[in-house]
Amino acid sequence: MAEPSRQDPTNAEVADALEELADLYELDGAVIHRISAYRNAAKAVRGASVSVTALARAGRATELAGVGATIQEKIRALADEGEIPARAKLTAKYPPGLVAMTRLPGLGPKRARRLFDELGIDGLPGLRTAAMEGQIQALKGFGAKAEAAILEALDAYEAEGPRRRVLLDRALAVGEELVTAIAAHPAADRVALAGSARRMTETVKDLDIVATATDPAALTRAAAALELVASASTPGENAVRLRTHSGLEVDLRIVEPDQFGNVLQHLTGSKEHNVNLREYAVRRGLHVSEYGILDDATGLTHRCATEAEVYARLGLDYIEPELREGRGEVRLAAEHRLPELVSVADLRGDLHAHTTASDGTASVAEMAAAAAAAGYEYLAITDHSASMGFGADLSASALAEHITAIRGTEVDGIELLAGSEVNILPDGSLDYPDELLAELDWVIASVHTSFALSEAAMTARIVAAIEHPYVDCIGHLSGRRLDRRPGYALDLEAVLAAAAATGTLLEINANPVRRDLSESWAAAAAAAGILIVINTDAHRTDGFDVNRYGVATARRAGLGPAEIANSRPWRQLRRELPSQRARRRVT
Ligand code: DGT
Ligand code: CA
Ligand code: CA
Ligand code: ZN
Repeated sequence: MAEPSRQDPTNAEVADALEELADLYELDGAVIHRISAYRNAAKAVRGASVSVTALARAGRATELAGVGATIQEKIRALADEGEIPARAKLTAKYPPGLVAMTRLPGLGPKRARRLFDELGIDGLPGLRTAAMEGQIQALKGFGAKAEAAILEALDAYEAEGPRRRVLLDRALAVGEELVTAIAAHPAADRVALAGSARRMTETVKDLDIVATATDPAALTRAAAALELVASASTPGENAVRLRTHSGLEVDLRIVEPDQFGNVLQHLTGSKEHNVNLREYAVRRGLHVSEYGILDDATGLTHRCATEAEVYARLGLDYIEPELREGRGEVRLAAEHRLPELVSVADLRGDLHAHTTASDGTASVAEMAAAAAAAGYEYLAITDHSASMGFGADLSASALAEHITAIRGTEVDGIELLAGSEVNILPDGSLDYPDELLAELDWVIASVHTSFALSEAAMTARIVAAIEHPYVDCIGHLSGRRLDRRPGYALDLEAVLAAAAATGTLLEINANPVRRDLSESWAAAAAAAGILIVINTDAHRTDGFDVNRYGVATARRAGLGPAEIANSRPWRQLRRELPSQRARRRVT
């Protein structure tokens, strides 16, 4: 296939340029609001589903939140002259290697600038040498850990290059829009998302779409011409590779209707699952491929119109896409021992949401109404505690008032619970006095500060919170951000042992940037007998929509409704909470 043709800068390229400009301004010591203006604009551009360059040409890019006339001008310059003058000027002002350093994950412009000013490091090779010689750990605010992290980041950068995988929510937003647009074409029949996006992995490299059509060539041509598509390879008879405005690549395959099941199965993968499936089939005298199932005994190839038929023909129970990772699911399917998986419809409540009392954007009543509309029976309001450093954190007295306000709010169809997301301080203590925590229906404890503790100290910190009598649940246990940072150092076994011993729940935070617990940690926690809660951590009324990502992580961990706390009615769940037991002991 030909390479996508060279056209206007894609939204991803515009966003990259704006982000780089933000980094350069930061390197240059510009005021913070100018830096964040460019970062916010980059975010808006990256998320837009139509060409922002085209919008800017029409003077309409300012319709995007965070894009004003100045930034629109810069987008036009990038499209028309191939460069933003401010970026050219700042790039020329600093050594090119220093600019590369600012982009190393975990380093950032501010610290790169210090390494330049204080050690004269002006590029990645110099950075490696300085780190290997131990020069960096001697620098104030860096230390041995930071130095090791820099070496790791350098290794990763050299192994993978700067190309990034896309978070699932962004990939699905584009993928689902594309599937709808392709399905709307008169020549289209069945259209389905395959690949890692269908398996609901945390990140995806590219999208894979399988379709059947009355006129395949007409459909590939039409797909290449969609408004959602920035550029495309030359459309073939039954395949085309598309590139969306966000830079995401899409493989579209058109197949015969009687083969749709085989190809969908093959392209859903994963590669490891397909390998296991083929090995299993060979032992039964069958050969599985994307073209069909060949029977050795008869020499006939059987084509399957549905995926269910593929698995049935092999003598397997149907395997949900989320389980297809080659982790033993084929054997379980053969033995009829696949787990029943939790689904979004099983969730009866959400036990982690914020309001304007901390860093949320909506009131208690608005969040409650939104949760009810999302199908929930109960909602815990869990605003942040006092030491977060936001403008509007809750002091102990403010929380007492907040509890009264939550209990005084009535919204049809939903039960409101007074909760808190209380900060776990570095020494493992909590922000609020026990008497106040005892007032609450539900307490989540989370780490939001001081990530750089040793593994032993971080483990002790979290175990202390787990052992606190009024803590029901630990929020986003690892602290990872898929776009930004790995989790902090933590002894998972020790944490799971403490949670199991105390009956403390662990959260799968559904935010697609977090998905924390990860699927492997969630599986380990459930195996240790720990009850898991799937929370959205909603900060806005539309924040409950992300529950599908938490459910996806639970499904990929093989978890069913019985293992998920919030698939229970609140009356039933509350009897199982550690804080309720502590309260009974006191009274
Ligand atoms: P990614 O990296 O997020 O795009 O992950 P996938 O799983 O979507 O991978 P992709 O797009 O490279 O390929 C789509 C599917 O096609 C993959 O899940 C399984 C199938 N496939 C691709 N390459 C191979 C291969 O070498 N062997 C087998 N058995 N299947 C493959
Ligand atoms: Ca893919
Ligand atoms: Ca692909
Ligand atoms: Zn939260």
